[in-house]
Amino acid sequence: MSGGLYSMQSKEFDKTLDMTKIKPYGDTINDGKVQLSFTLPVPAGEEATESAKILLKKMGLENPQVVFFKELTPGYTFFNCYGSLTHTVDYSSVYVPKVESNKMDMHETDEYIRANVGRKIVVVGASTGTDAHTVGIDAIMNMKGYAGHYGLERYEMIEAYNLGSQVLNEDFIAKAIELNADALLVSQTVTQKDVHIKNMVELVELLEAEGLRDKVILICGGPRINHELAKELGYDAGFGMNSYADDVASFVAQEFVRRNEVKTL
Ligand code: B12
Repeated sequence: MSGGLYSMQSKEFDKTLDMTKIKPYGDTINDGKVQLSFTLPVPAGEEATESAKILLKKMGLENPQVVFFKELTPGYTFFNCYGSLTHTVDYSSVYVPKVESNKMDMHETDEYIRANVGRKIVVVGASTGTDAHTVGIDAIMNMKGYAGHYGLERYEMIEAYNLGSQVLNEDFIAKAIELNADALLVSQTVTQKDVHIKNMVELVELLEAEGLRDKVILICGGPRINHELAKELGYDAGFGMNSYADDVASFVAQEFVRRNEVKTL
């Protein structure tokens, strides 16, 4: 019997699993086992490992263990630790705002746009500000796509322009105007010192100043982006890890149609 099937069955029969009080699973349900790693600004030694254990206890971990440590550079020690978490989460009460659209594949989206819009939707994307990461926006836009999902450039009914990385907000907007963009895709990977927040807010402010904010569907994405943050910052949708062209194309097409229906009411 495979481990996966075995664990699924044991989960079904396990009467101790309470979805209002879930905690990490290591070997048996409710054992709370976690692994974590961090660096302390102290030299390696017994005082260092003891300090790490004290911190683990303060985090709510019982039976804290330091299983590996190494002084990375003089005065800085890295730790790998195990422990059993005492905290729990009420899974039944967890609410996560998500992008609302029916996910369609590339052919369905093309057909939907053909039937409901009757022309190509223009999408302009970039990794903006000082952010040099292109792989995320390429995954969404490039013809060949990513992880088995074709990118927007392959869609017959989407005219996709990928401007690359380190595109300043002013240049992004200028290009959006020139191309008559219907939707703007912003990719942000670096989040150090909240640089992504400042940059994304600046784009919204500039679009508002140009009177363009309501004329475009504004979308952001990246590994630390989620829909809730996107909405907070004034975007129409936000996509995080494991999102693909299908997700964003479905949203853009349906949002475009929804807005035009509202206009014609
Ligand atoms: C490759 C890489 C680089 C390459 C980038 C090459 C390139 N052409 O892109 C290079 C070496 C240049 C680089 C540089 C830097 N990097 Co770097 N890099 C990475 C790395 C290893 C992989 C990122 C990646 O390509 N992921 C694969 C893609 C497919 O995933 P993704 O971006 O999450 O995209 C998916 C989703 O997020 C989403 N998505 C992304 N964008 C968008 C946009 C839209 C509109 C939508 C809908 C969806 C969407 O869809 C994608 C597919 O599912 C990560 C670590 C890691 N393992 O993740 C660090 C990492 C991102 N880098 C990091 C850092 C700090 C930097 C530097 C600042 C380092 C430095 N001090 O110089 C510089 C950047 C300088 C700058 N000005 O930006 C940090 C970021 C930390 C943070 N949160 O701020 C990371 C996490 C490494 C780390 N652990 O510290 N990096």
